[in-house]
Amino acid sequence: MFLGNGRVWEDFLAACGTGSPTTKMQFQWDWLCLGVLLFSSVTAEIEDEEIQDADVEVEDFDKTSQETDVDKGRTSLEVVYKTPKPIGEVYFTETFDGVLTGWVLSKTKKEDTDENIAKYDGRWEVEGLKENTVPGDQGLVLKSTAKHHAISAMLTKPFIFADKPLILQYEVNFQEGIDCGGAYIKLLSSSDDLDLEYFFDKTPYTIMFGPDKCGEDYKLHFIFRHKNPKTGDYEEKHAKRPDVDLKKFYSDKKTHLYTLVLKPDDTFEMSIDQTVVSKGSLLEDFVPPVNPPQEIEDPNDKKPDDWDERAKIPDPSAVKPDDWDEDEPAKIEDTDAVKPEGWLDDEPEYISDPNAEKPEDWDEEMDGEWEAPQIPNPKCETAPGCGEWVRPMMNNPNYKGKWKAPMIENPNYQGIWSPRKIPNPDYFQDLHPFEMTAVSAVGLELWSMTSDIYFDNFIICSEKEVADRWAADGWGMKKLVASANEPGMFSQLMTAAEDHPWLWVLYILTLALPVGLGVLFCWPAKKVDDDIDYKKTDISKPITKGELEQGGEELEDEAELEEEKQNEDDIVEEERRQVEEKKHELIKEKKKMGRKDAPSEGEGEGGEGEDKDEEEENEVAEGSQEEGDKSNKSGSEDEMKEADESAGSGDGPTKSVRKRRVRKD
Ligand SMILES: [Ca+2]
Repeated sequence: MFLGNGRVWEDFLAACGTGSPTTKMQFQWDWLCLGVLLFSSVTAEIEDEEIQDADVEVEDFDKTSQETDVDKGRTSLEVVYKTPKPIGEVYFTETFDGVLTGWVLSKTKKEDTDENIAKYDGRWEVEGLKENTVPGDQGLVLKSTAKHHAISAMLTKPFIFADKPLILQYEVNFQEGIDCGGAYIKLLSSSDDLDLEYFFDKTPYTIMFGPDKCGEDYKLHFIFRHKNPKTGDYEEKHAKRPDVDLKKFYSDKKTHLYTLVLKPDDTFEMSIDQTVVSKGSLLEDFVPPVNPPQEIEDPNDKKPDDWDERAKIPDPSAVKPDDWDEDEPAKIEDTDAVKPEGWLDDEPEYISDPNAEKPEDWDEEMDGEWEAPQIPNPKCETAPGCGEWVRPMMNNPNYKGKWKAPMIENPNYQGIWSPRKIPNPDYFQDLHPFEMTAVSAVGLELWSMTSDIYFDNFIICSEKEVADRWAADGWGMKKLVASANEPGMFSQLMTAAEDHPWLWVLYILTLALPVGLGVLFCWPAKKVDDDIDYKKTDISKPITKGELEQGGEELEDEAELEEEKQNEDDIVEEERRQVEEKKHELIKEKKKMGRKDAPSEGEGEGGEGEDKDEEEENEVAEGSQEEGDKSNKSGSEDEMKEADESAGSGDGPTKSVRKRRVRKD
């Protein structure tokens, strides 16, 4: 993934890592980060692809160059092609890059075919790929449609099936797709009679391998011709079909690599682009099997005439009941039916169209007497019916149909007859079908309805390393160039959306995701966060009575705090009550002592208003001082002290007010 603007991204990723101090905020940041990273990875991929596209250069083919330089670290990709050369023992190789030698066009014609098309006159050319051309690289191209093509070449040395594997590998590109046609290769059996100029469909081959397609039937053939050791006859053995979908290989107009590996242990593998698509055993996975069954059904055995194959029969002892009337009809007239009211007996259902006119060119002699076309009688549209009324039919309750005896198990049932088995007179056992007839030539004998099938880089060898190296130098180079020419991701997405318009919805959702996440989580998150901080601060601060009264509404959700506040309120109320009581006692005492009750107002206010400031207290105190004398003071002082002690559980503010009052008094 490519991320531009490194510094910005570092900051962003750091933010994603640390997030916000609160849990909820962390959650939101995670989502936001995920969304933005998703978006950036998509766009970065596109950028990356486009950058690569821009940087790829395919240099002109240089025959003298021996270098293949693929330097991804730098800003340019250089592809210099050189014709592959085998690195080990081979039986055959062909690159088509130089002068074409050794290949022979068939001069004969196909057997049992219409004379007009029987001739092998299909045209072959040696040329480069039409798309994703690798300069200097050429292949053999089937050029004609609806014609038979046949071309072949002798191997460098025959392949003898003994103790070494056979590896057959080549490239095919259906440059124009493929409607109906084959691109398989035949390994022609060694024979003194082998004459490449007469190569045709009946020329004996040992192995046929490669793609073939017609309509929607996609095949990858692997057929070998097995020699019956008893009769000496050859029979084609067809490998089971690969499980993979072959369609893409035949329709993507890319060069694909087809490999067949046959091993002396009688196993095989088929690969496309170096991925195994089918493998198995020559003894077990072919139709018909290499080895015939040991027993066969006796062709002379015949089913006896009295062989009873009926599992069930009608019960012979069953008797038709007396009351079973087979003659009752299935349907009868409904005698309860009544003709609907308003039925127009005299009106026909159809009438001649009164608006129809005889065509001007109507010829009575030629066309007969003209009659207006029939139309539904408009009078019948509003009536329940027209014409003669007929009673409707109904199911006959007495209907029973033909009587049949119930079925029972057949006591004489003998089962399904089959002929007896006898030893197979043609039985043989070939435990090593790998040991096939030696091959000494390769041949392409093909018919196609689509032209421009490209073949290249044939190799027949025994070592995988040799085939792989050959593939790397040939097919690998084609693949590299094709990959470099691939459209960027953006173009691919657009192309895909043209084929599947619903993809637009996906694209829009993908692009809208980070924006939506930002809107959803960032904006509301700010508010929620502030709320959380506010509450946290409240909880952490020591609670005072004033704050409890002010903040009561804000602490709606905090049940514990609410309870705490209630408790404190109760305490304060209790203190007030006690102070009041003491005051009343004091006033009573004063009255008893025959003194003025002037201080009672001030004292009362001071006792009630816990917020009362010092000035008020002073005024009250001064007032009492003017009217009272020193002897009074000493008496009341003792009483106040008593009151303070009795209200000793009271908290700060109340206490301090009382203490100040006591001092001033
Ligand atoms: Ca080539």
